[in-house]
Amino acid sequence: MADLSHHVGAVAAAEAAPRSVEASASSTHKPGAGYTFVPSNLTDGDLATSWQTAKGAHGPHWVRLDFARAITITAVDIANGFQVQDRFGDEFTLNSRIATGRLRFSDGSEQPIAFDSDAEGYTRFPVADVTTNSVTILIDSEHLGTKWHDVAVSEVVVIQPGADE
Ligand SMILES: [Ca+2]
Repeated sequence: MADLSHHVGAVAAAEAAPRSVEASASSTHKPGAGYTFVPSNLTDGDLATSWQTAKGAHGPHWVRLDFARAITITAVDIANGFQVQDRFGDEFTLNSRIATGRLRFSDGSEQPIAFDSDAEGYTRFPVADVTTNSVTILIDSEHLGTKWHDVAVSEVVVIQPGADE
């Protein structure tokens, strides 16, 4: 289970619309500058919210989505980095983001992933109709941020069969 202490502000919304996805991570950055960096920011549909690693946290870094039941997926869409412009500048380049990693499924199978340093928006990683209870993103290397070295990911979306491509 995720550390529920990070979810205090989201309790009302979560009760109103129970989520079928529980997000967790190897570490979580403290709130700051008006932002939170909790794992649930990975699945809120908002590119302007991100999960980030705790300051000074050593790898390996990872995030995981646990589903309420096994689902079949055909692709994973990942919005890498912190995709927002604010008073500090372009947070995408200021923060670190994934360079290479792996998708791991609940059967233990893995698939490599890689991002160009300037890959904003969503990057789609097709998978071969995997049925799984979870998707873990294992982060193996990073594009270093120009200001901060916290690794950021804005959004993760699993694509199921029949979804519009
Ligand atoms: Ca988000």
